[in-house]
Amino acid sequence: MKSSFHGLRTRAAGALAGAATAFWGAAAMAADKYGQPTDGAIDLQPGVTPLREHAIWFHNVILLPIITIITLFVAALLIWVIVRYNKRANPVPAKFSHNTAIEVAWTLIPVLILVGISIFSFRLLFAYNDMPKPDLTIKATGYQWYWGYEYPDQKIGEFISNVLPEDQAKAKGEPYKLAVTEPLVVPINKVVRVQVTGADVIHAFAVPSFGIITDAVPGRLNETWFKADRLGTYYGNCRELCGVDHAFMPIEVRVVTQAEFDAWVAGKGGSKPGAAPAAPAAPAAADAAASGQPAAATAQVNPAAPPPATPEPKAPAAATTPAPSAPAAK
Ligand SMILES: [Cu+2]
Repeated sequence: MKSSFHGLRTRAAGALAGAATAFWGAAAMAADKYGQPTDGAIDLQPGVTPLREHAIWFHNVILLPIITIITLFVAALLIWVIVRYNKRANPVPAKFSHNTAIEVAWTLIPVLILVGISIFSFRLLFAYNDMPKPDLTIKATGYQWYWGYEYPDQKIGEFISNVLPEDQAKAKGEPYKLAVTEPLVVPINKVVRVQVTGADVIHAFAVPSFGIITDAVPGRLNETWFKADRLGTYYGNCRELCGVDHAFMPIEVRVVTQAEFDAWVAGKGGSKPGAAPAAPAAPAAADAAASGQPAAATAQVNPAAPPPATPEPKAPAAATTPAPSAPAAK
């Protein structure tokens, strides 16, 4: 009996080790795409901001090992109890019901684990909260169901960003339901402050590779920031269940060089902060050059999304009351 149990234990340990090797092997093999999900990947999207890298480190180095150890420990305890203390193996059970040492331990050890986690967690939270002096401000407004973006420093008034229709996304080789008609454009290695609000119901502005998610609440102006250190296109989504087209209001951010950003600003009829607004000379052409899409797309509005001026029956409580505690299904 004892030797057969020992054999079982050895085999179980072997199977577990094999599964763990396969898991990490697969994780290492998948070359994750930047800025968007990768088919078959199991890891987090790679980060392109220091905070995102910090958050990934916190998850992979602190949380995942703790979760794994606790899960294995509890599973082992369960198996031990099932095997050692079942009716056949242990016909006469002990009668005691308290053990002070164990009760102190199972209270104190979880508390210490949580305190240990909180040290790293609070450090990360404070880092998120502690925005450096911003080089650029963007205002993002969530609408049912698209985003409006404004660059107040550059005097670029609000423009609308809709989901790129499927045929156009396919034609351009961009991911459908992530690509948009009018992306955000930001310079590399600059602190970008994003002010986020909602115009009708609660939305949320989230870009995984920047490690940011901020609720867009009507009547409130929330703030977050990022500093991207890699050129490229990074996608995100509305992350608050906001209605029937919730899945069709993606976010696309292009991180470009400062020169490309300046050209894009000029194309939008904007100006450098402090300078007089430039005449919007041929904005459509410049914009098309910068964003790589037809100039007509600038004025395009998603036919599925009603214009903001149209009165429409929408959740009146959420639209009129700036209630941060409004119930919201995540
Ligand atoms: Cu939304």
